[in-house]
Amino acid sequence: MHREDHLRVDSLIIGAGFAGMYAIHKLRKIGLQPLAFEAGNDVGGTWYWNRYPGARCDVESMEYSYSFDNDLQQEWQWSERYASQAEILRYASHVADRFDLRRSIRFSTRVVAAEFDLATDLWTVKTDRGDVVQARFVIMAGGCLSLPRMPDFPGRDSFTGKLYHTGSWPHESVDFSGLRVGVIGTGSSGIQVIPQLARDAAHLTVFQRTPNFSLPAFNRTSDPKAQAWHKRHYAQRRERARYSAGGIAGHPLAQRNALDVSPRERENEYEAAWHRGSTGFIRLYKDLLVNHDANETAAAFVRRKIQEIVQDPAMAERLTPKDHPIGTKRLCLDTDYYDTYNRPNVTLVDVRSDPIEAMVAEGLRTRDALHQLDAIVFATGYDAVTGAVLAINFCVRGGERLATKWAHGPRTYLGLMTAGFPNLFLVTGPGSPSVLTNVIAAIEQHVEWIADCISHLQETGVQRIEADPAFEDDWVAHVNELAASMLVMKANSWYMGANVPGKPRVFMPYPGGLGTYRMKCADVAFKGYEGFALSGQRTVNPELIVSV
Ligand code: N01
Repeated sequence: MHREDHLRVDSLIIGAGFAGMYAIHKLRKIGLQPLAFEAGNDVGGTWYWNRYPGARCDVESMEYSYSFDNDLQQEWQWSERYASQAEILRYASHVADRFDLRRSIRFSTRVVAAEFDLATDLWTVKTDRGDVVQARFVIMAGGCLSLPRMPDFPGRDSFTGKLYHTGSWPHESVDFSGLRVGVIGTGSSGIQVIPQLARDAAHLTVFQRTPNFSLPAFNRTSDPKAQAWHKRHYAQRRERARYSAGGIAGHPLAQRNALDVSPRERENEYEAAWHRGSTGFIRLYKDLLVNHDANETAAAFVRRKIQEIVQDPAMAERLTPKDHPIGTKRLCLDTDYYDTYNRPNVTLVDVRSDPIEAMVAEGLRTRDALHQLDAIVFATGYDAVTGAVLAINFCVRGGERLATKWAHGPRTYLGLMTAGFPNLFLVTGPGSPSVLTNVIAAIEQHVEWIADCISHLQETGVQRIEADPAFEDDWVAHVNELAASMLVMKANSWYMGANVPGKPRVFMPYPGGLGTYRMKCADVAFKGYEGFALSGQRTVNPELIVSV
């Protein structure tokens, strides 16, 4: 007998990170009794797994937090401008306690398959622990950056030292003192972990494929007066964030084009923005992400900064990004990143000119050298946005598999549903703003829309909802058109799936901004869920539900 054999629930949530946690709370509010499966043994999602030294958020704490409950946002005190992983995890745990979420979650349980039966309008969900659960609605809340990616270098198993991935870090602290450590990857995770490891290790070798643009975070302890001010103005700040492009009230509302101001004025603005320490840098001017010449003014400014900070000109040159416009890969925020390369115990290997050939017992062999290492840290990112969804075998009984449908790239309507897979909602799915925004703001918008939708179905006695393929086609075309009009297509980024060999090159998130997207979703709901087919009047109360 399986653990949960033949359990039937009204709603099943996959994942108990920030999306899954809020989904539990919100679905309870509309009278459902959701059950969530979570692979980790506690809540927190990305902040549960990413425990590497230096991990912290690049959205300010006052904004990277839930807005749905005023008491919660008033009572929680953030200790730093940019919260550390440990603090965000404490916050997640506090939220779980405060709203009694854990009683709805089965931890250490990974969903492996889900099959929809058109005859009963029920999903059957299976886990790696043998659970088989039927659910009317499935809410995929498994995160956009949750499936770590390890490049398959020849000889990986022959390395005799320790291997780590930033996205799946051990829970106990790791001591790198006295060790020769290698880090592969210079994305947001690499840029955060490298300065920390350089301080601890005897020697650090960084294996860089693509130099990235990074700005100093100027992180600091929270100013109590500023925090109190923020809390007094939370109502307005949150509302502004909700209708902003990036889900962040503190980002500038660009009024002018970079190319319409004088070089001197622009330089002064960039200098001031550099010292503010925020990814809002890329939103200073309206044309920065759409016009190559405008973008180049910002890129050139940051390149000059790199050359100023890094003392060795050859090293500075190798660290200077030239192959993509600034902001078309995720702009990084760091603490002492470029300065780290002034340390005598740090070596930078450019793996484009000197490629990694194999892992060997003693370390990593590149074409030109053997790098002897005691530990290797993979900061090599994720199979992003679609990875966690396709890791589950979603299918319709006797019909299509989602993996087949998405073989040439994900297709969704509004990033919320994918045609042919009824009653499956995606939180921050491909085709929604998700990773281009403050993701908690994006999560709240999605979860609230989904809860309102399910509430509507319950009230009207409808038991099946699915996206209309024609509306899905239009949405996919719209997202592609928007992306094509922007510079984002000019980078080999994970937004495009470019970091995973063989993954279709499709710009996955919706780049039109959270505010615009929110209004579109609201309009669709207002028009009676335009573009969705609602069918299957309920004859029996579906809630033959056991309490969970
Ligand atoms: O992953 P990445 P990440 N050989 O994919 C390199 C969020 N995040 O974990 O650029 C050699 O960005 C790869 O090189 P290239 C944030 O949204 C947020 O750093 O593909 N190198 C790249 O340098 C972020 O964007 C925060 O040429 C290889 C690196 O590995 C997202 O998560 C903190 C390689 C991977 O960079 C992902 O960030 C951390 C190979 N075979 C993460 N394969 C904050 O909030 C890959 N690379 C601050």
